[in-house]
Parts: sequence; C-alpha cells; structure tokens
Amino acid sequence: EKPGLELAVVSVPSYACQRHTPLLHHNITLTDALSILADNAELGENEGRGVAFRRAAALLKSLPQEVRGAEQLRGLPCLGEHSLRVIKEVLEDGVSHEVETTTHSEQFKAMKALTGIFGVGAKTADRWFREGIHTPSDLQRSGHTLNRAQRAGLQYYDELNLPVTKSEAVAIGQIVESAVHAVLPGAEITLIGGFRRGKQTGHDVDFLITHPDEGREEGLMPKVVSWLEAQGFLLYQKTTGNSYLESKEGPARPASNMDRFERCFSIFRLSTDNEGRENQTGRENQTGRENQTGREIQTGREIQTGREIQTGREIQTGREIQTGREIQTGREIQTGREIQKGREIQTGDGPQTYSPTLTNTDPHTHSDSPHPLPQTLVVVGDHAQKVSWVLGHSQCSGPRSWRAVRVDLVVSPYSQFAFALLGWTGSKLFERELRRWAVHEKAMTLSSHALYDRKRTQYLRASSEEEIFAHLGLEYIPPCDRNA
Ligand code: TTP
Ligand code: MN
Ligand code: MN
Ligand code: MN
Repeated sequence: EKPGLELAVVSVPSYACQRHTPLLHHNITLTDALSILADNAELGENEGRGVAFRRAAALLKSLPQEVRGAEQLRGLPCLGEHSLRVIKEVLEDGVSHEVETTTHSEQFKAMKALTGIFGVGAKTADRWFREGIHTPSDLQRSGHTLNRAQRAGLQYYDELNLPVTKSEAVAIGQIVESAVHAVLPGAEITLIGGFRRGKQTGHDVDFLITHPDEGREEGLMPKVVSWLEAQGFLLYQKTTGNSYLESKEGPARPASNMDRFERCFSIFRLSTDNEGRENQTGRENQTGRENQTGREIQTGREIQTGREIQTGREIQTGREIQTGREIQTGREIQTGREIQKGREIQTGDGPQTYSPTLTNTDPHTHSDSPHPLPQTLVVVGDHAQKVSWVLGHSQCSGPRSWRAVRVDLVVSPYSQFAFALLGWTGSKLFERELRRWAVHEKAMTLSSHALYDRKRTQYLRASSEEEIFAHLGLEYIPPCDRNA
C-alpha cells in the first residue's frame, strides 16, 4: 500500500453543502486548472459542463491534504471522467494540455476581457467576438451603442477589475451605514458575499439591509440611493423594486439564482486618501469632500474628461503594492488570482507589476509601450464622455484621490432575513448545492426568500441560518467554510 491512500478512505459527502470548504486549501494547482475549464464552459454557455468542473474543483478544495497521485482519488464523489482526466494530467505533467490550449485561445482571452466589462454577459461578448471585437478598446473603437451599465463598465474598466480590499469594503460599509441610518434609523446592515466568507478581496462589496419592524424596509432603496447620490458617492446605480409579493409564481421558485428583493447594483466613488476616508462617514462628508475636492467636485465632469485616467493609473500604481502583497498573503484565492491569471495570460509579468489596463488585453499593443492606446477622444452613447483610458497620457491634473468600486445592495423584510443572508453569502456553487440538496434529498424548495416543504405543503420559518440548515437536515456550515 502506498502512503497517501488514506485520502481514499476518508469518506467525503457528495454535496458541497455537506462539507467544510475553507478559503485556503491544499490543491490550488488542480482547482485553478478546473476553474479555467469551468469558466470556458460558462462563457460558451454550457452551464452543465461548467457546473461539473466547479463541483470537481469544490471537492478538491474540501480535502484535508494535497492530492499527489490519482490513486488517492478512488472512491471520491464529484469527479467526472473529464475532470479526472484533467487532474491526472496536471498531477503527472504539471499542466493540462486542454487548460493550456484554453488559456491561450483568442476566443477565451477575448471572452474573458469582454465579460470583464460590467454589464456585459457571455451572449453579448460572444456576439462582439464574432464581429472581431476582442478587447474593450476594440469595443470602444467599434462605435457600438452601449447601454448605461456597459458605458460605466467601459469607463471604469481598469478599476473595476482591481480587487476590492477588505479595508475598502469596510470604508464602503461605513458609507452605506450612514446612508441607511440617515433615511431609516434602526435598520440593520450586514456585509454579505465573499467578504462574509472571509475573503480578503472581492470583485465587489455586497450588503444586506433589513429592519426589525417588518414593513419599515419597504421602499427603502430609492431613499438610500438618493442620499448617496446627493452626497456624490455614486458613479452608477440601477435599482430594482421588490417583485416577490406581486409574483404569482409558486412557492420559493425552484432552482433559480435570481431573487426578487429590492436591490441596487451600483458603482461607488470611494475616496482613497486617508483624510477623505475619515470624512467619508455621514454628513460631515459633504463638506470634507468639497474642501478636498474643489477640483474633484468638478469631477462629475472630470471623470469624463481625463483627470481620471491619470488618476486611474496612479491608483493602480498605488495599489500594485497592495495587490502584490495580497497575492503573497495567501490569497484571495478568487478574485486576485483570476486577475493575476488574466494578466499572466496576456503579459507574463510578475505579480508585482500587475497592471490590469486595457493595453494588456490588446495583443497588438501590449509589448510596445506602456500606453499604446490612441490619444483620441471617443464619444460613447448620447452623453459625450471621453472614456478614461483613452486619455492615458493626459497631464491635465494631479493624482486622483478616489477609485470606483462595485457595490451590491439588497433589502430584505425581517421575516426573510435569514434566507436572504444564506442566499447572498455564497459561494455561488455552495448556494446551488444547497438548493439541489433541498429538492433532491428533502423534497423542499429553498430560495433567498423562503423554504418550502413540499410533502407537508408548508413554509418553514427560520430566523437564523442555523435553523435553515437544521430544517434541511444539514450540519451547520459557517460562512468561512462555504468557499466551495
Ligand atoms: P457575488 O458578489 O457575485 O460573489 P461573491 O461575493 O461570492 O464573490 P466576489 O468576491 O467575486 O464578489 O455574489 C454574492 C452572492 O449573491 C452569491 O452567493 C450569489 C448571490 N446572488 C443572488 O442570490 N442573486 C443575485 O441576483 C446575484 C447577482 C447574486
Ligand atoms: Mn461579492
Ligand atoms: Mn504583442
Ligand atoms: Mn455581488
């Protein structure tokens, strides 16, 4: 018997929601390979295949030690034929041919770059790719009519692809709290998403808002958004009303990831200098910002006129250090790595020179100069907006003291809070597995609103995540172990 066979003896349950999956795990090389194939499948809109790779990767993330040989995998669930083949290849050769081919393919690179634009999904990216648009700068030059989200996504492309740090998330949290408490005292704000699972960086910051007096939360979002807008904190927002009550659909719509809460997808303008950050809470801020800005208040315009670029670059440089550090600190296994990978694909630079600029995504320009983009003014949409990065060389102003950050806000009635919390903490695969477990093993439907027992034909109430796990007959898995 070879040493290491003990892994096969360990019995591993097959649903990710039955397992503890920590952020840091022992099989990163293997899970990185599988997630590239999952990404590729999802970008090709082959969801089933994507899920198969994600389940295989999640299984490996939950193992207590590094897998060194394929024989250790005997008896483990979730490993399909294709995933096993890839795992074996990586174990034996260090790389998988299919993964290498994928990461180097023009289509994959283009789809990654284009779906990296906020507001652009796989369908749209694929259509553009077929038209020969491979990069955000190609898109910019194409003159395509973009919707409001996509225009913002293009305008803040670089920054939105920089990982959001935990301290930035905390600073955003203070702003959100000021806004919420200004319009509804007593409301409760909870950090959800990846940061609640213990990630040190994220692609955005997610918050769940509720109020102990059921009903008080109704119509809250437009007020919060107005407050934030008046204070100059929002670069973009799209608010959707609560459609749960009006929906005539059956209980706890099965197998859907979308919920019907009042929500807001936004881009925040986060001050990045310390002085600004201190002022960034509450009323005072208005003044703080005016002082500090004089220049920046014009930013509303200037964002579109070129200071930004400069600033964008500065921020990037400023943050490179941070990013590099984080990559070393054990990693942000998700966001940071992906970006790092994206960069590696495109430039091959070391992590300390990470620079997620558009130039990196352009195969014709990346090696030529640090700022190879044309010095042209480009008009996007009906508002004349110079897209920031096009003005890469602009010297018209000093360093910018803020950055753009994606923020998701969700409002839930108090009675649904536990379900919303569980549904919005993630990971996405963990959520999917919870719903699959509920349906297939318990004849229940779980959503971010409710849990419905189909045999007893009744809703099961819960005021905590622990109660929901108990209803589902699952051991409680804390947020930090939901990183499937
Ligand atoms: P994300 O913010 O997309 O992911 P994340 O926070 O886990 O990772 P990252 O650091 O990259 O931001 O989603 C957070 C959770 O919200 C995820 O579990 C899925 C859930 N969610 C919904 O329930 N409904 C929705 O419509 C969306 C967009 C997300
Ligand atoms: Mn998130
Ligand atoms: Mn080149
Ligand atoms: Mn989110």
